[in-house]
Amino acid sequence: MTSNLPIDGRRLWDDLMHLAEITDPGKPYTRRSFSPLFDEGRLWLRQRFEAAGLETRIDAAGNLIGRRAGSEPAAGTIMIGSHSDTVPSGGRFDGTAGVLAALEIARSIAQSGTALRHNLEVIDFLAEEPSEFGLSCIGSRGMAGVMEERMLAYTDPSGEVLSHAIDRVGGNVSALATARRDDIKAFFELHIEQGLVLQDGKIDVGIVTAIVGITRIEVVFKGSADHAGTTPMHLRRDAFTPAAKTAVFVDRVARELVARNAGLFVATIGIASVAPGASNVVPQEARIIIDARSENRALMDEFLARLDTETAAFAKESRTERAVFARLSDTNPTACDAGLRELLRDSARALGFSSTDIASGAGHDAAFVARIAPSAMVFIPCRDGKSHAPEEWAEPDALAAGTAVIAEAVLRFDRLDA
Ligand code: HGY
Ligand code: MN
Ligand code: MN
Repeated sequence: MTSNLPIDGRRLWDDLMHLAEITDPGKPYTRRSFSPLFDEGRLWLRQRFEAAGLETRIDAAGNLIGRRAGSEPAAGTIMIGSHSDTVPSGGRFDGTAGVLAALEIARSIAQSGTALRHNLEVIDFLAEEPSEFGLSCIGSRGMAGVMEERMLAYTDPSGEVLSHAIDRVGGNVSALATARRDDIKAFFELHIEQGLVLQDGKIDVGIVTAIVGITRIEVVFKGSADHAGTTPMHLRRDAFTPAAKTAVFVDRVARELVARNAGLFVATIGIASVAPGASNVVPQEARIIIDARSENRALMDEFLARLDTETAAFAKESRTERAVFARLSDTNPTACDAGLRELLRDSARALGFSSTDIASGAGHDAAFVARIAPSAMVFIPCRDGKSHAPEEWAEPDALAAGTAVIAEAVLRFDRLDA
């Protein structure tokens, strides 16, 4: 473990491995937002925040916040954090590394005897991963004041309404406006890269330049359930056929847009369901959710317009109905703050770490916080770029290095920010 850093890497690593044990035992590592396991993980986090001397609360958007007032509270707040929820069968580092790194920074600064001028807050944002309600970044969206009424009415497969679920985990949707912040002077988020740039380049940390825009679209096709054996092909209204054609379209057009070299573009269909779901019944309904991402909004707008036209045509060709074509969420590409990025670069250099600028193809809470405060992210390498899978791994020294870089940047920002 790297020594003489302004943080305790061993303590941080032990926290991370402890939180990782709070998982669905049958599907490591799974701690889905709003689940009992998520609540258990949150309770443990809250206890760790309080053991570090932080004052804890859950804000109206359901975010867990640990706070230590500064010597000059009017100087504003430095916030550090990420998310503790996971994708199904996800990893031990995506999100959780950022929350626990933030806690370690708060502990280490306090133990060093440094009294920051700014208030310091450690945050675990609610539901960064796409939740069972079909929405991601729920807590940071709420803090940024961009949670739409229609989104609060989204339901999960059990029929629970999102606004109820937010209240259930300690939020207060009726006072959601109180979650919006105007006192945050700097937000820092540590995250695993979830890609190969740092590992391949043998670089210690990535300083994120921008976070892709993400658009998620739900499409539902409706046909008619018929006998798979006795119904002639020309009489069928097979709902899966237009869905399958859409999948081929999404892959083909994404590759076409990439070939333009006009900026990052990716798209996939990670959710697909068919009803009634029997091998000998012509599908009556097919539902897909498309996840499309770009750092160039013009590419995204072209993709969405063509997707709308083509899915309507696919429905017509198969004598089915395109019953739903809805944007579940739609965010623009977000630039990270240039001043904070320079602070992070200088901090990495001062600690003897190499760094590089890097764009993020993954979405992050920082993209929403950036709407209300200067925000920046530090990436650390993860083994073979693997993420959203149990094989996800980052080295203790890499985690300690990224955490130390943010700790140093916090100390510098506190002195520099008038
Ligand atoms: O999907 C993402 O980009 C992030 O991991 N939630
Ligand atoms: Mn993720
Ligand atoms: Mn994440």
